[in-house]
Amino acid sequence: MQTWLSDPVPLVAGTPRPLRLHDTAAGGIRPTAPGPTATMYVCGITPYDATHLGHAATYLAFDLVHRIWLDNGHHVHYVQNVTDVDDPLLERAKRDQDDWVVLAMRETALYREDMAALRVLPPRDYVGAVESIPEIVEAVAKLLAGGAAYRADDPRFPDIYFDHRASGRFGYESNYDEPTMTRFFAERGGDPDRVGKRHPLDALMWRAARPGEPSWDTELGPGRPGWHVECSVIALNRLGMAFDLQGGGSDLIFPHHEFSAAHAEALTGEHPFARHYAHAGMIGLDGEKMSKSRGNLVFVSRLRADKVDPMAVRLGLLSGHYRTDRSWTHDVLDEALARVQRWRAAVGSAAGVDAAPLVSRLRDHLSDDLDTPRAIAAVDAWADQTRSGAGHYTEAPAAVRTALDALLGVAL
Ligand code: 5CA
Ligand code: ZN
Repeated sequence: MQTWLSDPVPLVAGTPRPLRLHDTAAGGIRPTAPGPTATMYVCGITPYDATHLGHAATYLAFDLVHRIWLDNGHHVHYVQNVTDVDDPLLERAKRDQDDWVVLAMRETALYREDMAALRVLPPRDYVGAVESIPEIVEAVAKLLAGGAAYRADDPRFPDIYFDHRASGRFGYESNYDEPTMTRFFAERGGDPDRVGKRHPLDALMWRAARPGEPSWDTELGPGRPGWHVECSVIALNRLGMAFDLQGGGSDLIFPHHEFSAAHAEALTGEHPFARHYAHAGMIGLDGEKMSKSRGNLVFVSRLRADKVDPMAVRLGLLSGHYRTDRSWTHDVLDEALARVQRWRAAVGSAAGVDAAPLVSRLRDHLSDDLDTPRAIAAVDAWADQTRSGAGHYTEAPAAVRTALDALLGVAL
């Protein structure tokens, strides 16, 4: 699929810091250790509605990972999917008497614009589920032949399921116990009560055609792909096993990332799928989780339409730590708008406080599990001192502007 455009990322003077990042599988902060090309897969949108601030916050967190790796001199091979055929998309299209293909195209186009406005660096490969069906079919057929996948005992709808024990390591990514897995499986798209499965936790890989649903004629029979196998195969076929980072929001820890890993590991006989599993916290609105069912969504596109400075949206979302569940409020936005003004004034000054110590602090904080609150506080201090006329370094404002652009993605 087509991605979006971005400004080139400028080089920053001084010494970069290697990134340390929380890893859900390890349960703690660990160094990332990419080779010359760092590899990252982040789960993309299901395009049945516009991008809200929760989605945006998650993509901003991984955009910082991208930027820190670039700062460290790595090339970054970033892959993201679009879940452009799945139940929620089909349900929304039906509800609105819309064509599901056109709905997905429209929302994906809006997402690209939103990401470009927020200055999120684009993935190298932006891949839809529909265009990946041949790859997915090949993988499912192989798992079926090898016994890791099986047909549901249902002659009318012979769906294909993954035996969750097939990789021998199920549970290592989330570290959840069985009751927690069972609860999240039911809440997040699983079908524990489906008759004909061997085990309630087994996940759908191929859904046999149902009347009125889109389906593809393949060697597996007419049908469409399940969700987890989509990300598993798209990542595996572009990044290989043991890629550097699998990312998404914390709602994807289980079952989605557990199964994506288990599928790929059963398929290849190798471990691990990803070397790091990183998850961003959930964004809410005024204290409640932002969700479609509650209807309390703030869309990036709505803010853009209201002429809210995208750099303030970016800074507002980054003002909290990426791993904490947090709320978007009027105060968060007002504070970010005021901050952008102060920073803009400071980098527009004729002279300022020395840039090198600030850039060093920025790198320290960002490389420490993306500690944006402390990074932002360091810039605040520099901006306040510079605006008070304390500094006499004539190159400092431009140097800080460059560092904020490259490392925080904030263009002033
Ligand atoms: N297409 C699948 C992933 S393969 C999906 O979860 N799509 S989504 O549109 O529902 O979410 C897109 C991304 O935003 C996912 O990484 C998800 O974890 C994240 N996300 C969803 N809601 C929130 C929220 N309230 N706060 C933070 N991140 C969120
Ligand atoms: Zn995914």
